[in-house]
Amino acid sequence: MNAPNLVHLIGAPTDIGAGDRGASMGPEAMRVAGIDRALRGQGLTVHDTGNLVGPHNPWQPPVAGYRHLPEVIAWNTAVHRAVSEALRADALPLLLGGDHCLAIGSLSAVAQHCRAKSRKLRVLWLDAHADFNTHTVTPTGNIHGMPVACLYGNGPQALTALGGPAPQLQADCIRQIGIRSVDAEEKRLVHAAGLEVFDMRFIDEYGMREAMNQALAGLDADTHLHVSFDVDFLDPDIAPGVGTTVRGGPTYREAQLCMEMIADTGLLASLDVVELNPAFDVRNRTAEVAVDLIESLFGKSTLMRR
Ligand SMILES: [Mn+2]
Repeated sequence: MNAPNLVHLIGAPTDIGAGDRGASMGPEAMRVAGIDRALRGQGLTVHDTGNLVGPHNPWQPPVAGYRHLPEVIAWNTAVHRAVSEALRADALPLLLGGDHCLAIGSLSAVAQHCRAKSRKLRVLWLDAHADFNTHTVTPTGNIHGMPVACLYGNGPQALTALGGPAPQLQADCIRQIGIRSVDAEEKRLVHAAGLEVFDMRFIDEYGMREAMNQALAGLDADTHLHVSFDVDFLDPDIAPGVGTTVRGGPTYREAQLCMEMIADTGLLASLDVVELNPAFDVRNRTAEVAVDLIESLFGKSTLMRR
């Protein structure tokens, strides 16, 4: 069965898990940069479901290693519900964050969907950071540094069990690309979990093409491909509008190649775009680059091909 070429835009205007305020303005910046028009230009039908509603950011210090845990749970519960609804409607959920803690809600919904449909799941985590901190090793308590750990079952139960008993993700389903800033203790956890990481050193030595060839190896028509795109993946030269810039990320061309190679698989079935922070941006330039790259990610008529 061919799925309809339908995309649900889901805005999640919050910076509840971040270390800086401003990612809450991300969804609107993406709309202003023309995300809707760009997707329609690729022949897709776009349904903007509007913005989710959740608690505002109380800007408190961490409690037992977590900042804003009750609020993070509320936002992720809302994201989980909206992403599940989109998948049930045979649409491709495109989460407009918001900070990266929201990937707990979106990916737990995607994983649950894949279990129900007996589909394989491959997750591409495009990011400068591994996002594998836990409450015991986190230097800040910011939960946007913890989503991968939570999805692997290492975190508070209200987050790890969204979508069913933890863990939501199996160890071999994720590929991290663009990583260049990992805390010391976090590095130990990433190794222990056995994550496959294509860091910037790998991309320097072998190129984006080889990284993507390996990251996309083993997919078949029955694979659900999820991309979690943290905008800080990109080099700050082209994407200054994020809270946590790290020098030495993929260039515009490398990022384009990454997106095009994903599009070529024809398997993209869900997407997060997170950590865009208009408070740090220059005339919405980063949102425009993100829209440009997403256009490539949805290369013509490849949507959810099975
Ligand atoms: Mn991230």
